[in-house]
Amino acid sequence: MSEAIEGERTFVDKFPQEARIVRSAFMGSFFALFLGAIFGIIQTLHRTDVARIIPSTDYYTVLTAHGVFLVISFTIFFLVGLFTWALVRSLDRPLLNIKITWTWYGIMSLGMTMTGVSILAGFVDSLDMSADVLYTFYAPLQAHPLFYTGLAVFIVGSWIAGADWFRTWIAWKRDNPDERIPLQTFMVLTTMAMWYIASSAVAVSVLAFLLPWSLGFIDQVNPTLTRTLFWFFGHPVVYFWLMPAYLLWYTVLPKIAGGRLFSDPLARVVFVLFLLLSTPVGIHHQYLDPGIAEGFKFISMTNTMFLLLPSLLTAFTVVASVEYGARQRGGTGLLGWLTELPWRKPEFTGMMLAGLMFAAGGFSGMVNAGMNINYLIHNTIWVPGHFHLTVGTAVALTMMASTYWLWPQISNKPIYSRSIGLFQVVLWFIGMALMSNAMHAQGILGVPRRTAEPEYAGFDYPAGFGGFEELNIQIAIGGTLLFVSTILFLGNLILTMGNPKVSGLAEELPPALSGPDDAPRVLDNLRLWVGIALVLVVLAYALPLAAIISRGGLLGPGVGTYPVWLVPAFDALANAATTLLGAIGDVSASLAEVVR
Ligand code: HAS
Ligand code: CU1
Repeated sequence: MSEAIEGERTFVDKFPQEARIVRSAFMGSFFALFLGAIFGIIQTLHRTDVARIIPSTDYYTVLTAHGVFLVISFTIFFLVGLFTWALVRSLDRPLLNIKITWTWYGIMSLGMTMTGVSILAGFVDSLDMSADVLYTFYAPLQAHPLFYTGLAVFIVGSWIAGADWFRTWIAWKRDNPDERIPLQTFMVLTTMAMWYIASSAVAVSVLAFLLPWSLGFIDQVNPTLTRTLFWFFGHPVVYFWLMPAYLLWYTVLPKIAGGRLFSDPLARVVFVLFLLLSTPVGIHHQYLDPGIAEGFKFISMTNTMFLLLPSLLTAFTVVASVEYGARQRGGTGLLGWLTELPWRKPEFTGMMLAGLMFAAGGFSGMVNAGMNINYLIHNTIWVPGHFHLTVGTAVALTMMASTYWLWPQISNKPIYSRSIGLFQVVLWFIGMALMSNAMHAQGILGVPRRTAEPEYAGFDYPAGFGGFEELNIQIAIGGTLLFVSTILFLGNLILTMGNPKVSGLAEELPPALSGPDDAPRVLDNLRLWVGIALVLVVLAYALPLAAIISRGGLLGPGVGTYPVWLVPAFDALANAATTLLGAIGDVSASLAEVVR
């Protein structure tokens, strides 16, 4: 079985061309991490009033750069590298045409460079270009057209990457018609299917509204519509960041712990659930938006609560797999097995601490998701506290920690210093524990997010221990530790690149305890799951979108419906949409048949 065979050869020995792509993707990712970290430390010290090296008028340029470089470039470039590794490794065959692979890598890099330049230009007053729109870039904030064009190019690149992986899998399937999809490939394909569905909405928002608006072709947009299209994409994108971490927790972490994945079928169920449920929940970011009926918000909340299930299943499966490893190593007792784990390995400790923090981040997510308690924390710094535990730790720390394991596999170079690596991941954990806990606490005090000046005239936050000032100190210390940790990570990696190549680094990934043959075959029916996912999206979004457009117009109130020259285009679109909806209806009917 291809999953088990890795032999004595590392990934780079077997697939040197693909390994180059993976290394390039990781380098792009880590360059973005470096930039993001610099803007991170500037803004933490500014906001907490510890050190102000920029004028407050530049705060939003810094905040946009921090957000975009970290949650778009760092995470997604890591993802494309990791997915290339995982797919090629688990199918045990090279990509079909490496030129196509370099093409999408080039397109993604070009797109991100355009977007990055448009943001950084905001620092240069003499340039008539800026994009201080934050990473959520919704109207009425407006960016230079280069920002939106870059994003569109980047997303198209990611679509081609997905097509590259799907093609390779289809070729494999032709040669292995009776085999189950290898688990890592299954994870890559389901995640990409989710990405195609989710990113379609942001593509419409950018290409049909925001870009024409920034180019001056249309005078205004309907802000509720573009916000809703953004969050249609904006919730599932968080699982696009998370799935690489889950892939590593499921398939690599158990091995490092000395064990095996507990259940392959359960892992497949989890990824299918993410494909189905990630998208029809985005309105949980809009509980406080006017113009969306409470009933639609309630449906979104209910869907979100269902979406907790795959993560709770993950908590169980991953911990069970690690425990199995510890018991194999002689661990006993209710909790005594924990002492038998390889805590000295940075890749292990980093991923475990990331998981531990995700448990906390998951709980703050449950608070966010409740319509009534969301009113308490929405737009406060509680929300950045939440996402620094999820994307900022569960994802970012897993990506860094796993690099200590992956990099030797893709380069044949041993890590320069594993002890610095261990120190680095623990430092991240401590820094984040301070920073995110204090952010949550400040949020409950009502401290707003996204502002350089969080204090109001004539209003005093509570003083003393647990008060505004003291929590600010915790945030500043935590943020500084995170910055130091990032620099240690990057420095260690750069020194690793200078190491000579050696042999004998190959690691194999053992098969799961309960393997794919225990999973019902229907789990591998990607068409079925994509079909159901689309139906759920239509159910969740058709009515809210129709209501938003009929109330506010496609381009906002008071503009007629749209400029005259666009009428034929929209008519054609409306016809196409009617045909599409008809087709979806037919598909759902046949799906209902299949399921029955
Ligand atoms: Fe979230 C806002 C709800 C997960 C990211 N979220 C955000 C924003 C970001 C973000 C970036 O409902 C801000 C957007 C903005 O700028 O406005 N979120 C949730 C819910 C979940 C959730 C219900 N979020 C994530 C993940 C993210 C992420 C994952 C990034 C990767 N979030 C919300 C809501 C808002 C929101 C509202 C809007 C707030 C507002 O008002 O603006 C769930 O998916 C969470 C489920 C997770 C769990 C935890 C399971 C535990 C596990 C740990 C296993 C342990 C291990 C190790 C492996 C139930 C899997 C054990 C170790 C040992 C030592 C034993
Ligand atoms: Cu969300």
